[in-house]
Amino acid sequence: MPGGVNSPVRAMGSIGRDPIFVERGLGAELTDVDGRSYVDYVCSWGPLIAGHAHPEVVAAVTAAAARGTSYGAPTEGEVALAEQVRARMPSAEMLRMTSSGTEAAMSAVRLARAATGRDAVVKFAGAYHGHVDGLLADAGSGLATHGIPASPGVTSAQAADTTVVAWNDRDGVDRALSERPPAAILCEPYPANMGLVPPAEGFLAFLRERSQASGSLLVFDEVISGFRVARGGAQEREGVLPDLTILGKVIGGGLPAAAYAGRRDLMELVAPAGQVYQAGTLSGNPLAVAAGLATLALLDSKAYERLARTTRALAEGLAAVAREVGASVQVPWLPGLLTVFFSQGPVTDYAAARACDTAAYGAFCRAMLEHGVYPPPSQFEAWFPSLAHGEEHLERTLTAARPAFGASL
Ligand code: HOZ
Repeated sequence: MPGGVNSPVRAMGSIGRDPIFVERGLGAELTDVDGRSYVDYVCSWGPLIAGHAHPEVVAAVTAAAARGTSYGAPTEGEVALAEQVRARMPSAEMLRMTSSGTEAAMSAVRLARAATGRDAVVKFAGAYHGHVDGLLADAGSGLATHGIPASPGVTSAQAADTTVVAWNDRDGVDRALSERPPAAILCEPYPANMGLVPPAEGFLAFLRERSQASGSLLVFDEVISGFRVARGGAQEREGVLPDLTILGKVIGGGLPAAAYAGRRDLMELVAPAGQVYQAGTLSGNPLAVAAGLATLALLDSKAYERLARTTRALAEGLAAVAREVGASVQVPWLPGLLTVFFSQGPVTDYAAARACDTAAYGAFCRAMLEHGVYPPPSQFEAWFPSLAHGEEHLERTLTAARPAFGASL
């Protein structure tokens, strides 16, 4: 396996060590093949909002598997999941399932191009929308972690159709829109692949207004924020409705499921209702649908309140320990996700995220792992506390954070 892993963010070269090979996970904890256990804040990079092996998710998947693992034909479960999404996300009038967020992002862009008759797409520096050819320029996640500015293998035509703008840069957006009106403005409403960099006040509403004025679609990539930061994702929390939404992670409850959703008139362009082609043998897979439904069923308002409380206590606790130890960090957080940036000042865009002391993060992260806590092994990824993280896990985390911040100095 290239780099020893099946996805680059799992390698730990950027923090100066080998990856951890996992034996099993339960609740908020992981156990590695050497029998060491960790409080896990990666949680499969976001899907496991209920923690590892939640009994109701396991029961749903087990029951589904006993009825057959895949049919290549529609099921009632897919309808139930689509209805759940529609009930939670007001902008999602119709939806099409895929197996990964990458597929969903690729398909949403194709749909936006078909609907507008335009080729260009505006994306933001440090955002990550899966490994779609045209969206790899200046991308976050593993590309940021491994210092890859744009992947070889992307054609110049694909690269030329992408305009990259700095996050929170209103003038940059206006310039990009007037130079070449795009099919879509594509953003993570809560960017979490350069670390968590929330939008400046009013920025999402500005994007909504400008996309409408320029005849382009507003596409929210809510793969990370969807069903995590609130019942209806970032769009509900911010009161800004996109034309299309890309979903992944929580919607599959830890199994491979993703989707794109949005306005009925747009979604009806997708084949076989329309002619925009997109397909998948395992799309809407019954095991993934069962896991997604079981996970969403756990997410009532109490669950979101609890997740927000846990995240806040973790973020404020980490910031307080860092202060006591003398480490300069910023810990932005939203319900269910946070980042520890080694920076003197707030981080508002990718340039600021890249200017942080990533060597200090590496030392901190290595020490956390030695003390039994598993943060994302890259500053350019978010931490994902779950509903399974309780006070005892927080205590263990903050106890480990003291020597770990010390190691970063
Ligand atoms: N999209 C995930 C975090 N940014 C990572 C999934 C992966 O690359 O393995």
